[in-house]
Amino acid sequence: MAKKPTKAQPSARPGKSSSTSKPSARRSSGPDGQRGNGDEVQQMVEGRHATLTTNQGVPLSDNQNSLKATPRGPTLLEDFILREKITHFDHERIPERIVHARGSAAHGYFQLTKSLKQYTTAKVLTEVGEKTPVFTRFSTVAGGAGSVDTPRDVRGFAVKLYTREGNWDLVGNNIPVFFIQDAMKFPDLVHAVKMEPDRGYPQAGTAHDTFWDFISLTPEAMHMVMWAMSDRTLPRSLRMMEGFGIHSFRLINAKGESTFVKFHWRPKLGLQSTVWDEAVKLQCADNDFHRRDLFESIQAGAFPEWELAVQLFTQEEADAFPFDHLDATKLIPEELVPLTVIGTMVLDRWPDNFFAETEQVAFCPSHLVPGIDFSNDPLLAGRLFSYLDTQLSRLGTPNFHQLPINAPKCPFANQQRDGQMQMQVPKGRVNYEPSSLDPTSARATPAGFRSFAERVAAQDGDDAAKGRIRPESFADHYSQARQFYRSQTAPEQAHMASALVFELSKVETAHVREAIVGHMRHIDEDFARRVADGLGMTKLPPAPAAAVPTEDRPKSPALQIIGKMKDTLHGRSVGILVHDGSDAAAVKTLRKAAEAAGAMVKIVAPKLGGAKLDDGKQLPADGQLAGTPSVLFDAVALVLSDEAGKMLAKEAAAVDWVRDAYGHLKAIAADAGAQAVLKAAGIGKDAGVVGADDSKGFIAAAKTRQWEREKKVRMLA
Ligand code: HDE
Repeated sequence: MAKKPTKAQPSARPGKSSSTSKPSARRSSGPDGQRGNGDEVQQMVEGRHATLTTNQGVPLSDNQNSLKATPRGPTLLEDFILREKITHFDHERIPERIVHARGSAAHGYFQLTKSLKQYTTAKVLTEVGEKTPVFTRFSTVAGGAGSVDTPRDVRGFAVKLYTREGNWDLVGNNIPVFFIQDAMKFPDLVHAVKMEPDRGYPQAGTAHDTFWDFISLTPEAMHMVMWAMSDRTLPRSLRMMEGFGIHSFRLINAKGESTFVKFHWRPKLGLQSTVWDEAVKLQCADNDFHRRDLFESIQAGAFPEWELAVQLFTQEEADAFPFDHLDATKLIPEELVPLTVIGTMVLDRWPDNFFAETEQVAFCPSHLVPGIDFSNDPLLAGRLFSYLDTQLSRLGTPNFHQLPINAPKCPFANQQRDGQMQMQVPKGRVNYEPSSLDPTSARATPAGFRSFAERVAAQDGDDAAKGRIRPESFADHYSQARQFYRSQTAPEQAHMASALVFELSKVETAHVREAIVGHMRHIDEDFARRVADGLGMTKLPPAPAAAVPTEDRPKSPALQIIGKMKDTLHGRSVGILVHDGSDAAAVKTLRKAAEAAGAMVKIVAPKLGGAKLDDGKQLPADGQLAGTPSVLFDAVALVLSDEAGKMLAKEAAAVDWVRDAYGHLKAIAADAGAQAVLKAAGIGKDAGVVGADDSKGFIAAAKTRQWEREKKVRMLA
């Protein structure tokens, strides 16, 4: 069918047609600034320049239509504007991180409150009061960049500190130990945990055969497995997680003396996790639950905060530990070496651009500053190689340090030159060192980085031989796993058993399931029995041979989550369900009490427009009932007229709202009208279910979870 040629539609901003704009008059220049000033260039980068141009600065007259020979004829190869735009688009993605691909990050600062001058020359740890800018990225490990925020997984906790003496990257996790002792095993661990290569699933989870097969053959992983099966892998918020540098590092003082150090980040809001059923439902309710929570809290000015604490110990003290501190599957209990708080990290600014900052940030444990050094942890040694190497593949050039998010905020200069995407334009003849031609060129300084002059003595005298060796001091794989399990509260132990039952129930291979339960027998016979029962095993499988017997170590309450939950509603949220005719005074009182305790309050109603309360006023809703399930809140209240209560008792979204809150052990406040919904959900009274007029009781109950209730709602292993 022949069509009448139509005139191509040029791109036009409201009130401005491209034919009337005068592009050349407003044209900006490149960063070197021969034309245009810095502001104009920045505006152009931000897309705020008045005129659309190509990447070469050529003004566009039409950004909607490609160039065609005739209106319905062939599109022309000549169209350099189309080709540039599509080519750039085709190359927008870079390889995602092989692990920790899904992450969220924020800017902030670290401020030192206690000097470690006696131990280190690192200014970031000696200058009390100084604020060091930071960029902190939290991540899951197994899932891809587009996966969800709430699978059962370890979380990355990586902090880039832009110190005056260079960048220091403290690249840690939210668990203080790791699965393996030697970097040689890392690619296998990651292959085993990621989606299975033939079927391409599961995404972002450990509940599958290859992971547990590998683990069953890796006894050193048992301590970390206990942590991974605990609720540490189900954080309520990134703001409520601890962070750990894991490895021992060294601090070096002005005399060249070394002290070992472990780094801990402790959240100001305390620790809190979700329960498993809640985490599962959160994956449907909000894929970005943690990212959104971090974004919203920063936007609201409720800046997340952590204390930095250190454990300091000498070589002699380390020699007396009943474990080897160089083994990354071991932690140093706080009861053995106490934590000293030395500063605070505050995250107060969301990145301007996700790709440029959160995606392109390149963390490397090898980024250290003078006064800090590595230990001989063999896992750390592998990491020192791996991260730099992976950035070359991910960011494509050794010049990745020039990207704004990676560049030090102190001067940096050397004779490393050229390479892909070189952004700097070095001047002069001298690109080598030493040189005499340019006396102003950069030189080394005595204050520069020095490695600790460790005396490396052959442990077995002259007979020590090079080899692929695992030290005997790394042989105890079960004692700290037992210590961890036995240090937990009863609900936490039950969650661990249930988690393992869930994970192993997804494992198809019987001998793998049996091997894992066998390992558990070395940790705690009762725990192994609970898991075996949960899996329907008729008898306990044999325990594998252990290199050394498991020892009983003193309980360490610091390893709990429940014990570290803070008695506050700061950082938590409360949802209030209303409908037409709700008691306005009751809503107001509950809201006031929750906000006074620090909570963020959201109104939920069957319609987003809100509800007309009994005072005749319309209260707008923050969320529509069906799209705002109670998993998004830490505590809920229902204020409903009799009529609305009866109506909502027949609405699945309302019944699920309260049933889930009950099942997830949350506080519930409900007035007389709401009782019909509670009844439909089969909810009876308990310490956490209070009247809507008891705002004091509600707030007290909302600050914790109703652990006692759990026995009534779920059969835990
Ligand atoms: Fe990583 N790890 N890792 N890891 N890791 C990466 O580096 C690696 C380990 C951790 O937000 C990769 O830039 C090896 C322990 C975090 O960008 C890669 C070994 C701990 C992040 C890599 C380990 C971590 C990574 C992938 C064993 C806790 C995310 C992308 C020898 C102390 C950082 C990247 C971010 C990322 C290698 C073990 C934490 C491939 C070889 C132990 C938080 O280089």
